[in-house]
Amino acid sequence: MTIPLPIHTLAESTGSLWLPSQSSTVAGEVDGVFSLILWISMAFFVGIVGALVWFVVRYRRRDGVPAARQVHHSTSLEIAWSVIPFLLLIVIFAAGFTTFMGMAAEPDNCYEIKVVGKKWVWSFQYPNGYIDDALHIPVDRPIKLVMSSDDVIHSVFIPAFRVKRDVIPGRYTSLVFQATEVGTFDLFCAEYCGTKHSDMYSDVVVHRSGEFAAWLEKASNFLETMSPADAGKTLYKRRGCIQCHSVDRSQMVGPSFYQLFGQQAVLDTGETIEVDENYIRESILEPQAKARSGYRKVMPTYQGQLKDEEIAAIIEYIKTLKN
Ligand code: HEC
Ligand SMILES: [Cu+2]
Repeated sequence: MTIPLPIHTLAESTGSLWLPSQSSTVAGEVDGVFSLILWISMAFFVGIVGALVWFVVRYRRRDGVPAARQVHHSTSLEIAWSVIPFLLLIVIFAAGFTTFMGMAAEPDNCYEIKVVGKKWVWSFQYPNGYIDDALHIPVDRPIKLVMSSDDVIHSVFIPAFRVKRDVIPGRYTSLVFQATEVGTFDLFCAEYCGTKHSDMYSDVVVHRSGEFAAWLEKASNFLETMSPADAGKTLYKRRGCIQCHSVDRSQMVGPSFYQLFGQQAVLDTGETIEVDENYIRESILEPQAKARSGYRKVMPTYQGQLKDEEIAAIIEYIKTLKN
């Protein structure tokens, strides 16, 4: 992947070494529950280990002092160590449950974005049909992600927003949140999903209110605003060709695009064909019509998913990889 490592967020965010910035409406409350549980656990840790050490010293074996007598039953002690933890558990449950219910609530005016996870890229589809490899959202507006997976279980995790939810094949899951801070934040896959799981990250770009629509408009018109070769490179990444086709010599599931254009390709019928515009176009729309020998026939068709201009842009990009 060519996405730069998400180091920039370290400098930008107001987070500490302890926790990332609190950049969504629920972040403070989630951290509150976390701190509550942490401090209760700390109090018990100190109390239990302190008592342990004190008993070890106080009741150590000494010459001339008889061993302690076996003690049975102390009603008041037993009631205390049952009732106090019970009450604490109720407090933890109440705090966790109310926070969880708050996060699950779905306001009416959510901006909906479709998310697809596949080994090992994220794609985000906006209401106008535009697909990007980063999640762009407006600040201070509830966002709903409707998510599914093309292969195995993935999980969307945005640490600065304190939200995480599994992305599952054959079923939709959703995640609702509202960003409170403009900036760029990390989005990770939090479910071990194969060899390149650790490459499966992206950015969340939170736009100033009023600027999101302009961004979407401009990004959706990338075919007009970029050179065809650059637009092709963008599509190569965003539309998942990158999963199976390398642009250097390295071997992946499909043939490398490096020096592909103009090459003599051997088909599984034994025929040889020159890789030109028509062959590439056909390979994208009907991948199995002329299949390369030595590869598994796993390329999905992009019929109805890529417009003619987009296919032309991809061809221009492949041409630039000739040398
Ligand atoms: C799931 C893996 C996969 C994805 C995703 C994929 N391809 Fe392929 N592609 C293959 C395989 C495997 C072949 C070789 C077998 C065949 O021709 O069907 C191939 C063949 C091709 C060929 C013919 C190359 C040759 O040397 O004969 C082109 C061109 C191509 N793909 C373009 C694309 C483009 C453009 C995209 C993205 C829009 C894409 N592929 C997405 C797996 C994939
Ligand atoms: Cu994953």
